[in-house]
Amino acid sequence: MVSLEKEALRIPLVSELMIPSEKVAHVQVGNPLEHALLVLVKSGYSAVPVLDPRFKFQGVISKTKILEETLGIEEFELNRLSEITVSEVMDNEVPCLQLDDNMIDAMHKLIDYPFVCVTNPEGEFDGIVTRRTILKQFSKHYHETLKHTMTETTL
Ligand code: 4BW
Repeated sequence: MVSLEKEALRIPLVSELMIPSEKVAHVQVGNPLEHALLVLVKSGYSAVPVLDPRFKFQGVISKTKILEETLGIEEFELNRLSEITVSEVMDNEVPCLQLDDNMIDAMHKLIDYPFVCVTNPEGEFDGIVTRRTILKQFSKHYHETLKHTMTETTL
């Protein structure tokens, strides 16, 4: 019982919570916006990480940013999608996490972002932690604590 309680109190590490890089849709800095839009539409995500050719994390590109960039004075100028690269439009002022950060570090950053990228000390991309994962962890922890408290009060 004691070890069960200890396990329930242990704060998981980012390395245990992240979606690994091979399962994350991403684009390259040099890609034209039309390719990024294709990846976003086909994957169904509203934003994805941007990497350089050496797999280093560079920023995040979103459908909203692409649409803002192509909106002219009166209409969408879709021809611009092939003229502009991802690096010109992406958001590069985004927080990151390290593999040995814990769930609380992740939660603080996920207040303002739907996902946060995980990088190694060399800046290489390891994966992402999403709001969904953190909410699932909290839900699990809350139910386990509640169940334990109720068992104790009925004893
Ligand atoms: O394709 C999808 N599959 C599943 N299972 N859920 C999806 C999918 N697309 C959207 N969702 C759900 C998730 O709950 O809608 C939420 C908002 O999606 P978003 O932001 O606006 O595209 C999803 O919430 P989440 O899992 O907490 O993910 C938060 C954000 O993280 C997503 C997206 O920008 C990014 N993301 C998540 N998984 C990704 C990814 N980006 C690239 N590759 C992945 N595998």
